[in-house]
Amino acid sequence: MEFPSGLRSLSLVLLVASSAFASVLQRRDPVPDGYVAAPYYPAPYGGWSDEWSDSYAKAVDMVSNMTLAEKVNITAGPCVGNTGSVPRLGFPQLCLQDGPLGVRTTDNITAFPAGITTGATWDKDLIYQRGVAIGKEFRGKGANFYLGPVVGALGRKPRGGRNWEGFGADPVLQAIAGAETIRGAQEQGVIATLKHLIGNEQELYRMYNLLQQAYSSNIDDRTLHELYLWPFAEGVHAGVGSIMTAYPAVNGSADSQNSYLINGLLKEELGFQGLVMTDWLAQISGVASALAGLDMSMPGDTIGNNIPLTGLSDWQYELTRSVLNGSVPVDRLNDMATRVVATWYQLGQDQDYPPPNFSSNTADAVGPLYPGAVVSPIGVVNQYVNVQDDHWKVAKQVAQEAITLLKNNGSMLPLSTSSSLFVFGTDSQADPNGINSCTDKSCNHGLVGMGWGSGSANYPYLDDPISSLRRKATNVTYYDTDTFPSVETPTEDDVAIVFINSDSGENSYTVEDNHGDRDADGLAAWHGGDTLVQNAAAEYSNVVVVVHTVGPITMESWIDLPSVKAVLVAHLPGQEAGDSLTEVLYGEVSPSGHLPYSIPVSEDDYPDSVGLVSTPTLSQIQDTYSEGLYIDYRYLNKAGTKPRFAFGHGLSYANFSFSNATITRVTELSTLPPARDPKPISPVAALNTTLPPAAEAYYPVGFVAIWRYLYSWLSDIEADAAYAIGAAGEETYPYPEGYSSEQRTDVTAAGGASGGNAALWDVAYTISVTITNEAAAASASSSNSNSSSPNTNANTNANTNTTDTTAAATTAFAGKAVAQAYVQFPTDISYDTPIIQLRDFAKTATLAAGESATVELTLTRKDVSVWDVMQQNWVVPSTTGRYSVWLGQASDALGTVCYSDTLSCESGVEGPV
Ligand SMILES: *[C@@H]1O[C@H](CO)[C@@H](O)[C@H](O)[C@H]1NC(C)=O
Ligand SMILES: *[C@@H]1O[C@H](CO)[C@@H](O)[C@H](O)[C@H]1NC(C)=O
Ligand SMILES: *[C@@H]1O[C@H](CO)[C@@H](O)[C@H](O)[C@H]1NC(C)=O
Ligand SMILES: *[C@@H]1O[C@H](CO)[C@@H](O)[C@H](O)[C@H]1NC(C)=O
Ligand SMILES: *[C@@H]1O[C@H](CO)[C@@H](O)[C@H](O)[C@H]1NC(C)=O
Ligand SMILES: *[C@@H]1O[C@H](CO)[C@@H](O)[C@H](O)[C@H]1NC(C)=O
Ligand SMILES: CC(=O)N[C@H]1CO[C@H](CO)[C@@H](O)[C@@H]1O
Repeated sequence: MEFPSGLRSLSLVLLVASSAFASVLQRRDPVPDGYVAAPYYPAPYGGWSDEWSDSYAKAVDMVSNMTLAEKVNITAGPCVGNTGSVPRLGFPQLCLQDGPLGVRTTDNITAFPAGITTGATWDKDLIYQRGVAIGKEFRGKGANFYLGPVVGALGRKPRGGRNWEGFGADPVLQAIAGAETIRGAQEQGVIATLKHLIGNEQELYRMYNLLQQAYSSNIDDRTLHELYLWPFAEGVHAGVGSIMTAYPAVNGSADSQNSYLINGLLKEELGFQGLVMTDWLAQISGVASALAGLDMSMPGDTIGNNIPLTGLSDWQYELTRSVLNGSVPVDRLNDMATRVVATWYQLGQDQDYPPPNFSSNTADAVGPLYPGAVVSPIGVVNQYVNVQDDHWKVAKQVAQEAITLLKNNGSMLPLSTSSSLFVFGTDSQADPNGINSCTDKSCNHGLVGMGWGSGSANYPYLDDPISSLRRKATNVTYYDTDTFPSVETPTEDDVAIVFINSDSGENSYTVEDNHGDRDADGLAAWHGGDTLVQNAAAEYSNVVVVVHTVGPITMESWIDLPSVKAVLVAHLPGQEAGDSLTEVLYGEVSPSGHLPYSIPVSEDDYPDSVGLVSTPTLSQIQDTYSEGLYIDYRYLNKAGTKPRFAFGHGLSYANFSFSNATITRVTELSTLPPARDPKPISPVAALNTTLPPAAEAYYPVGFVAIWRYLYSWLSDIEADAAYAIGAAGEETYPYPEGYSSEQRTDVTAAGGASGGNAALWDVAYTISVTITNEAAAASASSSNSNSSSPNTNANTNANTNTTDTTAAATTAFAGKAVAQAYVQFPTDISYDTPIIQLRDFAKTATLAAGESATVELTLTRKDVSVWDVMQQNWVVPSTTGRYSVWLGQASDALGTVCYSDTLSCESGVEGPV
């Protein structure tokens, strides 16, 4: 949301140059056959859902009193990240602020753990609590919109630059974590913004620019529904107020003006009642985007031809003109404005919502009030409101509960505090140049606590691991280097802890040749980290590897070395990186994180289609999702390829068993969901659709405009000219194929409520399972291969080498367990489905040795359905066949199964993969 000032002066020069490139921009390779963004017009009105009816009633009342220029004013921003206001009616400017892990570009906030870390906790309540804390901080700073959470990128490409902003490479993990975050944040009155819709799975070539169109993500209808749209449906179901489109195109049509995505899928099928905004500078047309269902242009400047900050806009005065001359129907503008105002009412922001008290543009107390303008009045822009409260606690808990123990040979962990520690790797310490020394974290110096780009935030402080280790350990020797130094000959008891990392971020920055995506380093550790581990393992007999990473790294060059005894993935911990980790290292807390993606043996284990795409030509790159439903573990399982560590894998110091599983049928399922309710008439239909008089667009008499500030007014001459065209019905806009301005009555059977047909959320089955912390019996039971014993195979690597007498072998550890439920569809159905798919999960409270807890997991109708592209509906492919619901602590450790046909469960069975 900030633009370098150099760019501003460059912009006019480039504007002139840009027309020369116009023809280049038109070039594109054809979208492959079968991938279609079918036109869907017009934009469905909002306001027909019961949950939103009060807000719409108030919004329609307010919008009915707005002039043309006022309605237009609230659909785009005159300054970076704010909408215009309607002072006459008391509707304020709305402040939109990044980012998903904390309030960006300001101070006195909490830098929470990233989305990928949050997903790795597999703890719904904790995810919700993080959302609550984030919501409080945005509200405290006076930001109306929280530009998060992120559920797209979904994590299709292991090298994708922004996967870490989301929750993991699975639609259900994304959906549940996204919905919990939305609930938590929105309960504070903040408008959450679920993003990015859809197909932004790589950073390179994501944007339309002077030379090239953004790539097209070509996604078939079933894959779109079952993977990429799934978390958005769950977010709409959770009541999210706002959705942001992605930069690229889907099936050849840019997301910000893709009528199939916005009108057809989001507003009709998912029944979305809130507002749809662009990603920053993603809007590439005026009329076309309005017709395709876009409600808000952010930040409002044009990139159409193709430069920001020229004071030009595709909307504002241009949208006013487009309505007056008849190109954009008045009812579309009515709906846009009503969606914005209704969302503001829906979140209660008409009641004492604080105005912004910070500036994204400067840390100084006093600065320009309109930073986008060249000449701006000066005033107080930063009040340094401290919104941190005690949110460090939830931040630390997320960081800690995400820590994923991959391997623990010989009960290496937990460490004894008397061990002498030798710590290697710059990643164990905060950036010595300063914790916020690189803009938006666009460097890899020291600990990687978050990726780079607009999804980052400033650290208020950074509790780094080396400081925490020094506080806890009796003797720490730190080698501040990523190149293995010469060391004194270690003793058998010395412990080496090696910190390595892998980083990625937004394409707006290139870091060590990685252009957002990990295009240079791939899935290797940065700065020669793999060699550092190997060298440490050659000297020391006890090596613990700690990985801070944005996503999977491959570990084959060192994972099997005998002295690499333990490996922890600490993901991206945010500000609480130190004690959260060392408490796990020393056994004060058992690790309880689980991988939110698979760690493959080799990147080549995945299909080529999930590699990064590029093209030598200047035409539009086609990124075709030919792997369909088969990403991450879905692909590896189908290919019969064992990963090094499976999706969902994570060990504990405790040893858990599953027992007494039961399955209950709650709703008798029909093949198709029951018919949806008819769609009520929207109150938006009551708004006046007559062409407004030109005078509603005139600048106020005597008004002095600020250069580069965006206004919704036109000069009298321009307004009169546009009105004359509109009044005469002489507009010549080339409407797209399939265009109509009549609200459609042929509503989709798959829709009907927020998120889709309400019956999709009917609970089909509940499954309960008792999880017991097996206490001191841990070591014995995991070597017990008796098939009638409870399922303990998730722990086959833990605590099994009991030859030494560290704490683990003798102490019974408390810990939290995660139950994961994967559905396997009946085998005799006509739809190809992945062998197993995550559908629900639950984390226990801390279980003391010997203690048990029973968790309940649910399967909804949607969970046992497939998207049928011919019927355009969710179909239960077999109502009597056997669905197997596999339970366990990892996707490859599923030793308990329940059957939908016999309503029986078994433990101690061989898993499906
Ligand atoms: C809109 O105008 C009507 C009629 O003048 C008035 O009753 C109502 O209070 C106004 N609503 C708002 C929100 O300004
Ligand atoms: C548009 O918003 C700006 C900024 O809040 C405000 O100054 C201006 O008066 C608004 N225009 C209209 C037509 O209300
Ligand atoms: C700490 O460890 C180093 C390296 O093994 C050793 O030289 C030093 O004596 C130790 N210091 C203490 C206080 O144990
Ligand atoms: C097994 O589960 C059922 C259903 O949840 C419960 O009623 C029963 O008490 C449980 N038995 C044990 C031994 O935990
Ligand atoms: C609708 O708007 C037109 C143009 O502003 C106006 O002439 C007309 O009176 C309005 N109709 C109603 C019912 O308010
Ligand atoms: C036990 O340790 C040995 C030697 O480090 C290793 O080869 C073996 O895989 C370990 N066993 C388990 C079950 O992890
Ligand atoms: C508690 C805290 O972090 N306060 C900071 C708020 O921001 C100002 C300006 O950056 C700092 O000076 C304070 O230390």
